[in-house]
Amino acid sequence: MAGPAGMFTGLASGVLALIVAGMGQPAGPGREARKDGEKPSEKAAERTERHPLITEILYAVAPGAAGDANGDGVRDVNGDEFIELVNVHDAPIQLGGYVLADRALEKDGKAYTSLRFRFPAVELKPGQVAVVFNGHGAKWTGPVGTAKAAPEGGNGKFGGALVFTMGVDSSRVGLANKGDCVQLIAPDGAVVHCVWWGDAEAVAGAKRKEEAPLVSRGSVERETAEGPLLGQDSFTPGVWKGKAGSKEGEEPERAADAVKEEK
Ligand SMILES: [Ca+2]
Ligand SMILES: [Ca+2]
Repeated sequence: MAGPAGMFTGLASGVLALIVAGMGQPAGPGREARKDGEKPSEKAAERTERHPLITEILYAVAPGAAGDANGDGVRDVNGDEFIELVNVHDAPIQLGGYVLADRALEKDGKAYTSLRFRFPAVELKPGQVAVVFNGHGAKWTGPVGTAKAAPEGGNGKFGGALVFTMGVDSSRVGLANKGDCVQLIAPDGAVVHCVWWGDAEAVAGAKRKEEAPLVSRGSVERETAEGPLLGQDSFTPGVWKGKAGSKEGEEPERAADAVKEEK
């Protein structure tokens, strides 16, 4: 069905990831190298819980100055859109290779996404926030990363978060207000989280599917790691006041272990 793996390069590799995810065959624990005494399934379960969490999405940029989410003085209907991620876990996450994409579309029998951002190598520390702007037409203050290079540090204008721009160069490319989705795809190609709204659908095979409310002039944001995404008339790129808490499926004793001081 998929043909030679060599055919899939560039954008198409993401398509392959979608196809694989859609088949319900994400990379499994069976391929992990294991040592005597280790419990592969347990380790795999732990690892799958340690993804960054989508905490806020701005897909409906408000008219006028109220829509200037990146604060550069210009409201851009797509450029000011952003997706915020937080490491709610107790160990660092290597963001490199994670992909943010919008919904999968099809043209001439081929799947594609109009938005697609692949993180460069960078570590997201426990509690740290990353925010990825569409970036069309945007001007920046402070450190801002791209798909090719991590920011040199946190950006004080955005709560000290790691700020990235997708650098979208078309004014027409962005999240659709009427219905779309945001996919978080792990470096192994598995769709670990799919947030959708409106007339879109969740990506088949996504490990976590979550519906966000329809809003028209603000973001959707969660207040806790487990809590629902709530609509609002504002936005807080780079700032998340939520509490990490324990994630579904996390073992309590493991969480307790992590509280031990490292220094
Ligand atoms: Ca702006
Ligand atoms: Ca926020």
